[in-house]
Amino acid sequence: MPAPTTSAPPRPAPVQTKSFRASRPNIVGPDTPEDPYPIRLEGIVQHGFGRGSKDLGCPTANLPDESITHMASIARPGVYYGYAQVCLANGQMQMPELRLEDLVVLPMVMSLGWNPFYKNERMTAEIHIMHEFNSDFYGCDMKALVLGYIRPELNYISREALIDDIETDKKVSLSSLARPGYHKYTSDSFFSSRGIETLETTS
Ligand code: ADP
Ligand code: RBF
Ligand code: MG
Repeated sequence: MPAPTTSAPPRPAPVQTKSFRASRPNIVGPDTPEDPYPIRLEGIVQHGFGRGSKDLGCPTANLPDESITHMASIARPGVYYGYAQVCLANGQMQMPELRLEDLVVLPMVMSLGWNPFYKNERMTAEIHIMHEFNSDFYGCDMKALVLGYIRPELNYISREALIDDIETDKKVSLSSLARPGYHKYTSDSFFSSRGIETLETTS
């Protein structure tokens, strides 16, 4: 297995074109996940540059570097769909005001790469969960089950073009996950009821 290249992009990402945008399908991937999916990721949610919410209107929960190593060694930079769960972490310093409905398994879209639009120098894995949370959840544990690939990572000539593609990614993720072959992964043993149990015993 080659060493994962999380410190420098192998080649510049292509720039998004009008024809790419016009040809985007609403459902991607096979009717049931195929090898190498599902890919499991887990880590404590980190602070990034704060651009997801402020610049793009799309908050992304950032995973720590060590959580990405395995996926980066077997998958290319790009956008992926799957499920995620936020859990309260052991010894968490600040307890966010999350509700039970914030701690269940939820659909997500994930960007794995160097974010060429922002010229990042390190690979990141950022997850947007399709759910309105009651509060931020920095410091919480996040589990993600990646079930399929949506598109390559691209560079953009404008922020609006990136926002447009992210909006499409969210729709593509939801319609791809809506297929019967994906539903069983919401109750995968990787996900836990621990967050909910912790909340019940501390409230
Ligand atoms: P950062 O650069 O620190 O990651 P963002 O602007 O991307 O900042 O915001 C990410 C944070 O927003 C997450 O760490 C999480 O605490 C919070 N958040 C709120 N709603 C969501 C959501 N639906 N999906 C992902 N993160 C969310
Ligand atoms: N950044 C890019 O530079 N190119 C992309 O193709 C790209 N796709 C994204 C897709 C999704 C679904 C999300 C949530 C983010 C994407 N971003 C992309 C990352 C964006 O640059 C990142 O969230 C910001 O840098 C804020 O951390
Ligand atoms: Mg983020």
